Amino acid sequence: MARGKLIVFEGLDRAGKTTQCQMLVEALKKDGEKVTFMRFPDRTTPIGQMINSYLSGESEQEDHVIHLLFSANRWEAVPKILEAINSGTTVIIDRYYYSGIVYSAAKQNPSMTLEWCRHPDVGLPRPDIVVFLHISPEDAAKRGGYGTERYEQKAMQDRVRELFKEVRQSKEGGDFNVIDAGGSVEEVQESIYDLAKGLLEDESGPLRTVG
Ligand code: DGP
Ligand code: NA
Ligand code: NA
Repeated sequence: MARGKLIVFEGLDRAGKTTQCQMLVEALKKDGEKVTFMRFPDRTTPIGQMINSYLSGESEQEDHVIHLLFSANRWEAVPKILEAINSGTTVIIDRYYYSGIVYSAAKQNPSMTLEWCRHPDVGLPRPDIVVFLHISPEDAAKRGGYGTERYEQKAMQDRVRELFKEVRQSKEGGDFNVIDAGGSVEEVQESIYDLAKGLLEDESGPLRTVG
C-alpha cells in the first residue's frame, strides 16, 4: 500500500487557509481519497489550552517558553500523523513549523533568530508540499481587518510576511508552492486542487524529516 502524503497550508492570518484546507479535504474525500485534517496550534490538548490562553491574552508566557510550547504541540501529534501516513491516509495540516519559526522570530527577541527558532522542530515529519497562500497587505485589509488575538496587528504581520519570504528563499524553500490567494474562493480552490491531485498521483519515496 502506498503511504499517505503530508500537505501543509501556510500563510498569514486572513489568507484563507482554514477555508481552503477544509474545501480540499472535502474535495479529496469526494474523490474517494483517504484524507484527514489537522491544525496547529491544536488547542484541544493541555499544551494547546496553554497556547490558546496565551493567544487570547488571558495569560503571559516568556517568549522562548511559548515557542517551545508551540513546538511541543506539534511533537505531541507526531504519532498520529505517522500512523495516518503509514496507513495510506493523506494528512492535510492548517499551519505547521513554518508558522512556528516566523511568528516567533517576528517578535524580535534578540536571541530568537530564525535559526534558533527552527531547532526544536528538527526531526518532525517533513511535508511533501507546502501550499503557501499569498495575500497582499491590501487584499488582507479588504478582508475586514484582523481579529483580536495576539499577533493580529499590522506591524507583526508585516514582519511575518518578510520572514516567510526568507524561509521561502532558504533550504526548505523548494517545498513551497505559492498560490495567489487574492482570487475568489473557487479560483483559489481550483489551483490548490490541481496541485494536490498531481501530488497524490505521484509515487513517493519515504516520508522525509525536517533537517
Ligand atoms: P490560527 O489558529 O491558525 O489562527 O493560529 C493562531 C495564531 O498563532 C496565528 O497568529 C499564528 C500563530 N502561530 C501558529 N503557530 C505558531 C507557532 O508555532 N509559534 C508562534 N509563535 N506562533 C504561532
Ligand atoms: Na489567526
Ligand atoms: Na485560519
